Amino acid sequence: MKPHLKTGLLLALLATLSYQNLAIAGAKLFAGTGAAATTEFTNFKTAIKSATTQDGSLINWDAVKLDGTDANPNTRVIQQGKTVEIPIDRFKVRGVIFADPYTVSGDGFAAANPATTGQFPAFTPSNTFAMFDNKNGEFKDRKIEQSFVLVNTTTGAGTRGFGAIFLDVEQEGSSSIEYFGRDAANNKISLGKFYVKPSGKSGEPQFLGVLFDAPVVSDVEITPGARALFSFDSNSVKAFGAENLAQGIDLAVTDDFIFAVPETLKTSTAKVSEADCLFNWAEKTLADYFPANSGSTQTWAPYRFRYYNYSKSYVGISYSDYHLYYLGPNGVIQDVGAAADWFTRAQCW
Ligand SMILES: [Ca+2]
Ligand SMILES: [Ca+2]
Ligand SMILES: [Ca+2]
Repeated sequence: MKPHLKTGLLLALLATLSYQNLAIAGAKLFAGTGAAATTEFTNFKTAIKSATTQDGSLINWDAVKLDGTDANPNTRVIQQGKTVEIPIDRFKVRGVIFADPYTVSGDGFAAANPATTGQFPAFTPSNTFAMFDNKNGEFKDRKIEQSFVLVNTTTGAGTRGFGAIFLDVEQEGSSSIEYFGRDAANNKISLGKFYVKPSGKSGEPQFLGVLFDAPVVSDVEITPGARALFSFDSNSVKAFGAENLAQGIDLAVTDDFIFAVPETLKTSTAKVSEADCLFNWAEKTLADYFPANSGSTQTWAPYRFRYYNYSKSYVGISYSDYHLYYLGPNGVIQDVGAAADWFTRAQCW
């Protein structure tokens, strides 16, 4: 069979298959940049309400006082009136406990890192949220980790979905949310890591949220940007400096968090990454084209892909636009649709 005929047949086959599993949806991705960030944020809120029949929990950081009078006595002023460190239980009232103290800023982190002034316009004025490094002069700490609890308790719980507004994500792979659940033995397992789609323009908001079909999310790990904006070792603040996109240093922060009110956690089964799950499914469903175990998943930014020597073809997910691509022996790359739809069809969420 000629390669291009094979490609045509495969695409026809993929198109036929695409409608078989539509009824089964384990999870749904909501993502948008710029004006679409607001739309997707609203859509996610609506989806939470319709899935749980109650409004989601919202944290917009705006009520956190920056002058030392914040309600929780453990909130510590880093820069008077500008930057504070909030304790891990500051938002227990909404059903979250942080892994570490993090930081709220009222001036877009301009006082904490002057070289980023104007980079992070608040989605909801005026406070925004980020991590900082507590080692003097180090900026390695990139993660905001939080666990869900029953509101106003320290009892572990699960949410059906979590989403966050990011500010100024401009590069592939710089920012992400990874969702974790628990298996029957209470081991922490990844339910999938999702990268924030970047904007081509500085200072824009992005939204990323995933809504699952049950309260399976016990924890989330949010990575805004490539570095912490500043370090604070209890004595002095040291600024990281400006972002440098040419060198792959994309700085970002977060604003509004929205999530379904935590309830009793439902355990889930361990999952491979959504990319591996999808490729495994393709190998099972289209074994003639993608013989199983013929190659491992590889990364070539922005793609995660597998190569099949047998059919001289590649199947890959682009984390730039979240589409699935097929590259056959004729060298023509073909877009075969939104990866989110394929994850759903392959029951990878
Ligand atoms: Ca805000
Ligand atoms: Ca920027
Ligand atoms: Ca940036």
